[in-house]
Amino acid sequence: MKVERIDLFHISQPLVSPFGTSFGMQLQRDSLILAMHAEGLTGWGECVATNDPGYSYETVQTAWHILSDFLIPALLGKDLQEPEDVVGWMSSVRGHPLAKASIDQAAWDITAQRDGLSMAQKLAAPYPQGPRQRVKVGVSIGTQPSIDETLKVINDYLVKGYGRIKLKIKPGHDIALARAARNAFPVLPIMLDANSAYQLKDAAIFQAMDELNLLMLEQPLGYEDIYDHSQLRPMIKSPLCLDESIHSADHARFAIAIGACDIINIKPSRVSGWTEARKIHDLCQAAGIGVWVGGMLETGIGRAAQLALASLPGFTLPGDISATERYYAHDIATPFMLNGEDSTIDVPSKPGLGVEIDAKQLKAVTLRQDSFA
Ligand code: OSB
Ligand code: MG
Repeated sequence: MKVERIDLFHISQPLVSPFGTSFGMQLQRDSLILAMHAEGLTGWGECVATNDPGYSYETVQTAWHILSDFLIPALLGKDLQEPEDVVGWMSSVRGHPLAKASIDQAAWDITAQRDGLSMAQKLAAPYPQGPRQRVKVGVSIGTQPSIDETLKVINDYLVKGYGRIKLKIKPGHDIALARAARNAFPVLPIMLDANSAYQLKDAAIFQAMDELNLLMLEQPLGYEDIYDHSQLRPMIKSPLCLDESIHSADHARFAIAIGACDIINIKPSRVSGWTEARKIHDLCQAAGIGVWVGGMLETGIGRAAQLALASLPGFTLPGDISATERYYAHDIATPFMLNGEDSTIDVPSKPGLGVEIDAKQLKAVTLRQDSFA
């Protein structure tokens, strides 16, 4: 299919509740939406870069630049056969995985539509068992003003039916918070995410958590580190999960080789897209490393593609893929609901992403728009 035109939208949506992490507080979610047009079909992608280079060095501005000046020109007019094709076309650009992932996602969507397959079916083609129809999910809770408020927020999500809770920690807001959560909810799967806020010399803090039976500890150390994580791992009982440090299947291979983690949070956007994400899934499955699908407060466009990835056989741990209402009051695509009885979300089964784009709402939240042909 000849790639005829690509539209780019810079959108800004208010979050239902502020999202605090060790790197900052977010109230408004800016991101980029990409529409790829070919042979009467439209494939959608989401670039999850934010206004600040907090989680990643990429921002909505750098992603707009890299997409409009380099990645989109490398794509226009090309004959897209399979989504894997775009990986090669984008290879002259180093880094910028979040920008690349938006194109990669749109390529999976549009080729799945052409094939009459859901994105989950297309991604799951290599596996005899096919995609799962519903996937286990949890909820990631940002930092709250106090421990009591955190406990209340946890309880509110449990009432809605979430079966796994992730708490954000940072120095000074860690062990007491984790202990209070464990005391209040003795059997709940609880995990902690530090977003790189600690150093190896803080190991005693994590050793003090050994008795809390945590599901895992996510990215405690440096955002580019794997070595110190490999040192920390044998010092603690909690399974160690990497997020920020893993940008490719090669990074995953290096981390596994030196014993840096038990689990990898696979965010398709952080690893340049779904083709690379599936490679990491395969690598981890072969090595006995647990995987789950991470999130970046996506709109329904990105969420649909996260669910498709999470439907692959190796994703046995619950993902950070929550219901739309947890993020946005009025999203730009079909909202996703939680199945409260088993903490799952249904994987879309219609062709491609399988969501409807609300064109009026997309227009209402768009700050800047351009078309490339
Ligand atoms: O570290 O997993 C993270 C959100 C933004 C940036 C980084 C992270 C997160 C989350 C939220 O934890 C996951 C979600 O619900 O989308
Ligand atoms: Mg994380």
